Amino acid sequence: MTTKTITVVRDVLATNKQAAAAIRAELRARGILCVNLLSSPGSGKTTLLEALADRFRGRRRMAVIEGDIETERDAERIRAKGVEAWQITTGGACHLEAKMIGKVLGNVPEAIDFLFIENVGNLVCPASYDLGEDLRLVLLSSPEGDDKPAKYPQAFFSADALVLTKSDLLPYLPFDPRRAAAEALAIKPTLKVFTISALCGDGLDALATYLVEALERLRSGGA
Ligand SMILES: Nc1nc2c(ncn2[C@@H]2O[C@H](COP(=O)(O)OP(=O)(O)OP(=O)(O)O)[C@@H](O)[C@H]2O)c(=O)[nH]1
Ligand SMILES: [Mg+2]
Repeated sequence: MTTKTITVVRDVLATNKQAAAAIRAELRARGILCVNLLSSPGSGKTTLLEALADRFRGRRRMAVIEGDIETERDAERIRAKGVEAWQITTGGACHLEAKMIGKVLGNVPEAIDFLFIENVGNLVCPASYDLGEDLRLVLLSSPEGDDKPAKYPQAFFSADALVLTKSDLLPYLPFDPRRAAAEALAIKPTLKVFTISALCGDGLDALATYLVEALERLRSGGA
C-alpha cells in the first residue's frame, strides 16, 4: 500500500515538472521573468505585489496570476492597481500546479517584463510544485515568528530569495530577523535575504533591483 502511494505522488510531480518546463521555455523565449511567491496565508504576498505595481508603473510592465482556494479578491486588488490579473480558484486544493498556469498563459500579453504568480497561502504543499518560474520568493512575516524556517524547511530550500515582511511591526514583536535569516541560510546558503515593509516601502528598492537584475540576466541569456 505504502509503495503504491509513493509511486502515484512521484507520477504527479513528474507530470507537473514536464508542464513546468514547457511554461519556463515559453516565457524565457518571450523574455518574461516569471516569479512564484510562496508563503503562509496573510504574510503579505498581495500587498507586496500592490507595492511593486506602484513602483514599476510606467517603467516595467507586470501581470499577475493569483491562486486562492476561493474568491476573486486578490485579483481584484491587483486590477485596482491597473495591472492585469487572472484569478485561479482551486476549490480546495492547497497549491497551484503547472497545468493551471498553462491554461492562463495564452492570456498573458507578449510585451510584459514580469509575470508574478501568487501561490495559495500555504508554507507546505506549494514548495513541491514547480510552476515554470525562474525565481521563487518565500515570504515570512514578523508576526509568524522567527522559528519557522527550520519547521518548514522545504519552502525555504526551494526558494531563491527570502523576503522578511512587515518590518514596520518589528518594534512590537519578539521576531529577530537575524535568527530567521540564519535559520533559512542554514537550510539554503545561497538564499538572498530582503527585509521589507510593503506598507511603508522600506526595503523595496533592494527587492525591485534584484528583480530587474534577474530580468536583465534572463534577457541576456544567463537565467
Ligand atoms: N503592518 C504591516 N501589515 C502588512 C504588511 N504587508 C501586508 N500587511 C497586512 O497583512 C494582511 C495580509 O496581507 P496580504 O497581502 O493580503 O497577505 P497574503 O499573503 O496575500 O494573504 P493570502 O493571499 O490570504 O495568503 C493585510 O491586512 C495587510 O494589510 C506590512 O508590510 N506591514
Ligand atoms: Mg494574497
